[in-house]
Amino acid sequence: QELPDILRRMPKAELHIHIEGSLEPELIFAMARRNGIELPYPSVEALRAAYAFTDLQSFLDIYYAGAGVLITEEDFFDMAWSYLVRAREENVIHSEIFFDPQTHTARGVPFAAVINGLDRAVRRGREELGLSASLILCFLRHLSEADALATLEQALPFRDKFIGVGLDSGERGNPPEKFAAVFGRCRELGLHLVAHAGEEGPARYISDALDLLKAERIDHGVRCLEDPALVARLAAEGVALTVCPLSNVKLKVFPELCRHNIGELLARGIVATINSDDPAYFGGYLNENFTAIFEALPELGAGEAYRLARNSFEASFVPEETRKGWI
Ligand code: ES4
Ligand code: ZN
Repeated sequence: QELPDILRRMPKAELHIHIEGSLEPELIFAMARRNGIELPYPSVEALRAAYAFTDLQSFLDIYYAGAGVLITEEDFFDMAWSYLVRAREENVIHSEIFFDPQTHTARGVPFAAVINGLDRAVRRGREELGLSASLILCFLRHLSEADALATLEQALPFRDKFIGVGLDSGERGNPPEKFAAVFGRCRELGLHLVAHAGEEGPARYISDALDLLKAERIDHGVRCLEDPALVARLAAEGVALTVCPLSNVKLKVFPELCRHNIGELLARGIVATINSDDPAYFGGYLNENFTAIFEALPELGAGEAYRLARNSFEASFVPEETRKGWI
C-alpha cells in the first residue's frame, strides 16, 4: 500500500478543529441568503480569493466575518453536520470540536441556539455515522476574563453538552495568566482544559498554560522547540500537542511545509498529533494535512503514520476503556 493511501485509510481522531472554521464559502453564501444578510463579496469565488493571510490576525478578521451568517439553531446544525459527514469520509472516528460562543452571543445569537444546534449534529453523528464526537467551548482571549466568566455562566445549564474548555483567538498580548481565574473555575467543575499556546506566542505561553491554567493539552505548541527544557518537560509529562500543518503555513508560522517542525517534535518524544484547525480556510481537511506534511517531510514514514494515529487516540479525552478497542 502506498503511504498516502495508508494515511487516508487509517482510523484517526481529530482534536483541533474550530467548527466555525469548517464553514465553506458555499455554505456562507447559502446562509447569508436564507438569513437576509448582505455579504461584502459578490461570489463564492471572490470570497475564497480573499483567503490570503499574512498572519493570525488577518485570518481571524475574515473568519469572524464569515461566522456572521450563523443565526439560527439550524445554521449551527448544518455547519456541524457537514463537517461530521466529511470527517467520517476521511476515516475520522472521533472528533473533539471547538466552538466559539462569544463570536455569536456578542451578535445577539442566543447561547442555546449555538449549543443546541451543534449538540444535535454531534448526537446524530454518533447515531448515523458511528463517529464519536464531543464539544469543547473556547473562550476568546482577545476579550476580557469577565466576559469569559459570563460565558461560562451562560453555558452551565448546558454542562452535559460539552466536555471541556479551550482558549483561542489572538495570542499575542493575551497571555494565559489573563484567564487563570476562569480556568480555575472550570477545573472545579470537572471540565477538561486545553489552550492554544506557542502558535504565534512565545514558548513561555506554553509553560504558563500548563502551570497557570492546568491545561491538559496544548493546541499548536510548535514554538516549544525554542526552549529545550520545555521540550524535555513536554516529552517527560506526555503533554500532547495538537499540531496543524496547513494552518501553520497559511498563517506564516512556518514559511513552507518542508520547514515544519513536526518531524523533530516526534523525534524528541513529544506526543504530537495532526489536525486541520480551520479546514475551510486553510486549504484542506484532516487527510490533506496528513498527505501534504508526509510529502513535504522525508523523515516521515509508515512508523510516524502509525505513531500519529495512536497519539490522536491517546491524547483524546475518551476514557481508556473505550479507546482500547480503537488502537
Ligand atoms: C484559530 Cl489558527 C487559530 N488560532 C487561534 N485561534 C483560532 N480560532 C480559529 N482558528
Ligand atoms: Zn486553532
